[in-house]
Amino acid sequence: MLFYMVILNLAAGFASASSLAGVCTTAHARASLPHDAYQGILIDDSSVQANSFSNISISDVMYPDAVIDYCNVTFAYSHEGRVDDRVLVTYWLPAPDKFENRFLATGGGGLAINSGNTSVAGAIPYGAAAGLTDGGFGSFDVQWDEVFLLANNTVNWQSVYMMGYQAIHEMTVIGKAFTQNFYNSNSTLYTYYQGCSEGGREGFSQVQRFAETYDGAIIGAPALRYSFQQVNHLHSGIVEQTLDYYPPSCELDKIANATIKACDGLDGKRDGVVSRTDLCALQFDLKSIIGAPYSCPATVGSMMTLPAPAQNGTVTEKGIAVVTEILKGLQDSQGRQVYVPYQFGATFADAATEFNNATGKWQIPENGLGAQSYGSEWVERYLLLQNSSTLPTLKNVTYDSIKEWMVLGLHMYSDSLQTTWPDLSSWQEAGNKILHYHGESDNSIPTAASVRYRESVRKIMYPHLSYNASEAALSEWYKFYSIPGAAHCSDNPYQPNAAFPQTNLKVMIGWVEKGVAPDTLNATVLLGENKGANQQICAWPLRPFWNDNGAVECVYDQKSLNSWFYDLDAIKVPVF
Ligand SMILES: *[C@@H]1O[C@H](CO)[C@@H](O)[C@H](O)[C@H]1NC(C)=O
Ligand SMILES: *[C@@H]1O[C@H](CO)[C@@H](O)[C@H](O)[C@H]1NC(C)=O
Ligand SMILES: *[C@@H]1O[C@H](CO)[C@@H](O)[C@H](O)[C@H]1NC(C)=O
Ligand SMILES: *[C@@H]1O[C@H](CO)[C@@H](O)[C@H](O)[C@H]1NC(C)=O
Ligand SMILES: *[C@@H]1O[C@H](CO)[C@@H](O)[C@H](O)[C@H]1NC(C)=O
Ligand SMILES: *[C@@H]1O[C@H](CO)[C@@H](O)[C@H](O)[C@H]1NC(C)=O
Ligand SMILES: *[C@@H]1O[C@H](CO)[C@@H](O)[C@H](O)[C@H]1NC(C)=O
Ligand SMILES: *[C@@H]1O[C@H](CO)[C@@H](O)[C@H](O)[C@H]1NC(C)=O
Ligand SMILES: *[C@@H]1O[C@H](CO)[C@@H](O)[C@H](O)[C@H]1NC(C)=O
Ligand SMILES: *[C@@H]1O[C@H](CO)[C@@H](O)[C@H](O)[C@H]1NC(C)=O
Ligand SMILES: *[C@@H]1O[C@H](CO)[C@@H](O)[C@H](O)[C@H]1NC(C)=O
Ligand SMILES: *[C@@H]1O[C@H](CO)[C@@H](O)[C@H](O)[C@H]1NC(C)=O
Ligand SMILES: [Ca+2]
Repeated sequence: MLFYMVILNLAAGFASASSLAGVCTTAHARASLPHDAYQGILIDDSSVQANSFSNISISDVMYPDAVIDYCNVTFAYSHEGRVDDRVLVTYWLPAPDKFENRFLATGGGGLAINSGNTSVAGAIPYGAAAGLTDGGFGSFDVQWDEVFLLANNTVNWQSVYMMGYQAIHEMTVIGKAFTQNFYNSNSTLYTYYQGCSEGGREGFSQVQRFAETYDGAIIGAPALRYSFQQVNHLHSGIVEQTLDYYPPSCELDKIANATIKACDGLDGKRDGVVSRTDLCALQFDLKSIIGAPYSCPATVGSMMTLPAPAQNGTVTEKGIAVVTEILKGLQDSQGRQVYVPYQFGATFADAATEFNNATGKWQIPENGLGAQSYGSEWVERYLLLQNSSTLPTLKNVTYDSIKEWMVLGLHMYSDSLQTTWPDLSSWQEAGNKILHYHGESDNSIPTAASVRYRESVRKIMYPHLSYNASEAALSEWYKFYSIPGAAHCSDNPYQPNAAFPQTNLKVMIGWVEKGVAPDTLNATVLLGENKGANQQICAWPLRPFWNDNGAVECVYDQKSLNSWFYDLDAIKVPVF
């Protein structure tokens, strides 16, 4: 009897050495710590925690649904010579027999430096270990604005550089070495980055500085050109204030819907998706909407939307004047262009108004509500260095003050947050790839902001080539796709038949490891009646157009392309 038990235990022990539970132990994780991976970093042996999870269902727009098993390892490190310094990192690791020599670095969104469990989960189905960091902010769910000031007017610069680029790099370098130790592997570890919005900016922060660390970066709707991007959230509200008209929420919604309806067919296909916002901007007369009736039931409001009473009315001349001004992008009091606008067909998130029960009037939302609050907090806390998340008033703010704040941010954060360094020679020379995408109906970060950065890279890196020749050279390693109908890092209920590029990691792996270049980007319809359908997205600078046979063609259209480029003549220094 005893004899048999020993045999059974031996067998069980042997099997578990390569099973998830067998390696997902604190002892094995501690033995795998890479103490020499990063100069000046001291890993705390006693901080290691490891827990295995099985049969976990994951679902997100960024990857196809899957069921995964993984090991979550968390530990802490500090920087030599710095006091009160403790950075937490988490790595998710697939079972040893599922590991395919890949590592995925991930970032955050908004003022968060990580995305909790959502981004790392997408790595596991591809046999990749994945990492995230808390930036040293205190714990994984502490947002950067909670630690940015040490007191009024005293910046915690360490937090700025950690958020700016340093923390993700440390997490990645340590994570790569840890992963190799964990699987006792010395095979090539392909290393990727994937993130959207602030996570997209963090991706470019790595691309611009750390070519040797990565093989490919998947970057969505990046919040780069940070000093412009954040203040830009104030622009729409200040248009309303300047024109002294605050459109009711239902009127704004109606204008967006009517624009989508009117411009849908310009791309050759009536599917409720404005795939050619450029043709919409060139051909659609917003004034044609004046007088259109609207009706909305009362809404209670949520995290994303403000409460509103029931509304009936017709689109007004003033409402169209406001929207027309918003869609020009910020111009200063002398009519010079300061920044790029959103595209026609995007909803007007920054312009959202709030109904004031006491006055019976619509107004710019108060108390830090609404999308304009990102701009308000940026100015109050990060530029004026006050420990508060809202400006005390917007009443004296003008187009010129928004411009001045954009320039001030450029002065203060050009080496940390701006993230527009346009010379990517090191990345290119290392043979690394960039897959950059942006929803064409993004209402939070203008699609044209991404187009502008890529154009800066093209001009800086290929100054002596013709447009077509430089585009061809750039597209060898840096591809950009504007995703028709997509909203900010997500699918879009206003254009449900649009496809979203959900398989980007698979596409990038194919490009880096097998040399399969994504001449069009694989995408999937995630909403509506065609849910599950596959579509291919044209690579910039080509634009989609559906021919008479109902097939999409990727066409070159100079007039449309020109509509995406802006001469920011209000700013005297180059804005990449
Ligand atoms: C995995 O989870 C699903 C649904 O949560 C459940 O039906 C199934 O029995 C589980 N399988 C195992 C092996 O635990
Ligand atoms: C991620 O965390 C959320 C909130 O705690 C939880 O509901 C979800 O099940 C978790 N997902 C995974 C894949 O662990
Ligand atoms: C991983 O485990 C740590 C420690 O138990 C926990 O704090 C953290 O929330 C987990 N992270 C994820 C993304 O699952
Ligand atoms: C910061 O300034 C505000 C007023 O501007 C004041 O209420 C607050 O106490 C100050 N906080 C600190 C930490 O000085
Ligand atoms: C900033 O204000 C918050 C309350 O709004 C407070 O909890 C925090 O301690 C303050 N931080 C500093 C550095 O003054
Ligand atoms: C990797 O490890 C194997 C044995 O485990 C060894 O034969 C080989 O030389 C190693 N390769 C490198 C590049 O270190
Ligand atoms: C606009 O379209 C959305 C999505 O189809 C719909 O939910 C909403 O009711 C519409 N609003 C108006 C004012 O037409
Ligand atoms: C304003 O009135 C609406 C009903 O019209 C109500 O739902 C809402 O709670 C009120 N809001 C405030 C801030 O009082
Ligand atoms: C708006 O009009 C609809 C009918 O079109 C009506 O049922 C509703 O009561 C009206 N609501 C308001 C607030 O006038
Ligand atoms: C607006 O007024 C406040 C209070 O008077 C002042 O502190 C602030 O500097 C003004 N802002 C601008 C942009 O003029
Ligand atoms: C650039 O290439 C496009 C096709 O991709 C072509 O239509 C266009 O004429 C070319 N422009 C020049 C200046 O050669
Ligand atoms: C492309 O997307 C479809 C779903 O739309 C998916 O089944 C397929 O695996 C993807 N192909 C690649 C190369 O990612
Ligand atoms: Ca269409």
